[in-house]
Amino acid sequence: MRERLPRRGERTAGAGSPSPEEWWLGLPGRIVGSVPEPALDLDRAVAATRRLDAMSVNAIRALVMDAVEAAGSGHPGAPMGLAPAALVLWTRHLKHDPSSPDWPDRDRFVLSAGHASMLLYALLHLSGYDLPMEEIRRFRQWGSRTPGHPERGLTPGVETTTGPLGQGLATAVGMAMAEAILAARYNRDDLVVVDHRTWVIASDGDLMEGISHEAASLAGHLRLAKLIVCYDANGISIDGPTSLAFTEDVPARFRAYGWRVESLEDGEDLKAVDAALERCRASDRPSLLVLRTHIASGAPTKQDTAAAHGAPLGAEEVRGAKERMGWPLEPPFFVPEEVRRYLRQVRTRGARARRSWEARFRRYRAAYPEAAAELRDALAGRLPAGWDADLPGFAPTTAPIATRQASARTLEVLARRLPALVGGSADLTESTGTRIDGAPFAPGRAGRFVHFGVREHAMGAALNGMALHGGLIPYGGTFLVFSDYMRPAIRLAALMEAPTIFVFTHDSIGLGEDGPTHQPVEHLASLRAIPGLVVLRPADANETVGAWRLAVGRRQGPTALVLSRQALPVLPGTAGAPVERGAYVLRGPSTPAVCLVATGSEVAIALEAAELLEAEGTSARVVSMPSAELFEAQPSSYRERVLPRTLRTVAIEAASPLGWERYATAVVGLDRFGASAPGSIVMRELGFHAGTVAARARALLAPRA
Ligand SMILES: Cc1ncc(C[n+]2csc(CCOP(=O)(O)OP(=O)(O)O)c2C)c(N)n1
Ligand SMILES: [Mg+2]
Repeated sequence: MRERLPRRGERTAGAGSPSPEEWWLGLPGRIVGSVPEPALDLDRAVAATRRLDAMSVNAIRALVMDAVEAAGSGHPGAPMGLAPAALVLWTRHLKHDPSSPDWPDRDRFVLSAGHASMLLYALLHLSGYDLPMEEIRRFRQWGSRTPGHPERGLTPGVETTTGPLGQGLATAVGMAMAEAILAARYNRDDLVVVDHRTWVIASDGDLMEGISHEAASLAGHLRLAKLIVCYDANGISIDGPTSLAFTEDVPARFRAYGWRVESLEDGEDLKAVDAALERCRASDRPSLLVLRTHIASGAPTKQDTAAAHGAPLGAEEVRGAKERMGWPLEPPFFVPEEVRRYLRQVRTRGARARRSWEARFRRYRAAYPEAAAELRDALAGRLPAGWDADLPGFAPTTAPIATRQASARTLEVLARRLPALVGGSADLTESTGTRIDGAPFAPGRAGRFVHFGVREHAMGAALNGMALHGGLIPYGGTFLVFSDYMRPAIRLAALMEAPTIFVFTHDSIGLGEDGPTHQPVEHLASLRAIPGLVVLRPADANETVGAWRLAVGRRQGPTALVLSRQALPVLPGTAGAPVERGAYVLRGPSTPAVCLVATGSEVAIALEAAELLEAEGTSARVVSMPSAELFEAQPSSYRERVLPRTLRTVAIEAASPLGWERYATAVVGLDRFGASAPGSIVMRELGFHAGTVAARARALLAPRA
């Protein structure tokens, strides 16, 4: 079985096309015309399977063409070239149970080339996931579960949102890391309960993107043997042939990363793909399987052309392709009952695999009750009782401490109670305070600290992959200014509501001597603009503890912790402060003349300014606002109590003033880059001191001329 399907120019179909009723009789002669009627039962069974595989490939191709035609937009090319390999993967190799898409020990499948979404939807539909034909018919329409690019949380069986090229591959690296970490921690010699693979389909574009270079390098270094990437080397991207811009030796590149690489001259040969995937599964390193395929395989004039990448093929072309396949032209969205029955076996086999894992897990629970309970809770995202019991508190008499240091102390305490907490940094471990004690994660070793290397983008996506995989609470650190290097991953975390914790230190011009290249200015505003991301910029050590408590306790959606390099005083009134409300009154009478609202290191400046004003007889309120997003989520009565609309308000933040117009009539902010000098000097020179703030308040209160 699993023979190569007819290629362009090999006319297997006769003139015209069979009706749905006569179709199954007509097909065998068309697809396997040269195969003589088998004499033995076994041969007959093999021939039948071969025919069913061919029919299934055609069914996928036809569904893809019809859905894109009906939507009037979409990407038919890649799914058509990939249909044979994807079919083999989904029916013979991927361990999955369509009736239980969240079963923890399932293999993860990532379509990194998210534009090929119809391939995934066709596979999900045909193998029995809860994605009815109605949804395929509504491809790319309002309210459907078949959006233009796959979205996690919307469609059962979609493991991660893809579309921004390269992200899927790097997210998959994180999934494979999560598997390896959990396997090393929980498997026992006699009972293996974490044992699954991560499969990726990546395109030319995926491998051109910088993030794939970072991620593949990291995966090779970590020897993630259960990561298998099928590369759709169709040689075409949007502008034309990839030779226009992409001529490196991809196999050599991956070999240099330490991957096992294999290339198939005919990536649409089902039998060859099957055998190659088998070899990938046996590899002790990550695998790249290069599949030479044809974009829009089988389309009479558009095969192997960029025209087939991202637009409907058109009625004529679809007709021609279906005729070649020996497929009925009408009705569209036709799936033969035989194909349905054949692919339903995926469910049967998947359910068997799941049940056998469940039985194994029951034995594990009997033999290792504590480990089993820990793993089960971690996979369910449940936090152990008392996880935040020993969090530190800081008295105002404590010596000033940088919030990055308070964060490191908090992390250390949390790590003791939370085995699921796993993370690292992009080569800034000490500066960002992101170390967890113990040996770092390495091949075959159950470490919980990861050296991501100088690879912020891959780190961001890999953290997302760990969060999506389940069983871990991932965090990763770098400087706030380099959040730009991982912004696409942060955005996707927010879009997917993945509970990733991003630790960003060196949060303002206050970092000093490293200068404007390292001093973030626009980053807070730009992170706050990402819907669903909670940005927390604590004012001192106590708020930092509260910020961590929130980040860990929040099991849906990402959090960015924004922390200072420089030491900050522990402020009176922050112990047990309601960080979860986003903003609160730190000091001042109930009916003040003026309000000063600030975040992070500028809260201390606001307090000093309030004292200056009070000495002059002007009563001032100080509001600390560690998180605008959390504040916005409060009832309006609370918001009005903290920041009454009628109260003249000055905002102070050593960053772009963008956004503060919501809360303040005047802003002490930054609309320029910083400078290289000691941090306290830069702060003062650029206006971040009590004197400027008090002056702005006075100006607000002065009667208008
Ligand atoms: C980061 C990013 N940049 C650009 C795009 C737009 N885009 C979608 S597919 C594609 C490239 C298409 O080439 P390939 O990946 O080989 O896919 P194929 O044409 O073979 O389907 C581009 C540039 C994108 N989705 N993500
Ligand atoms: Mg391509």
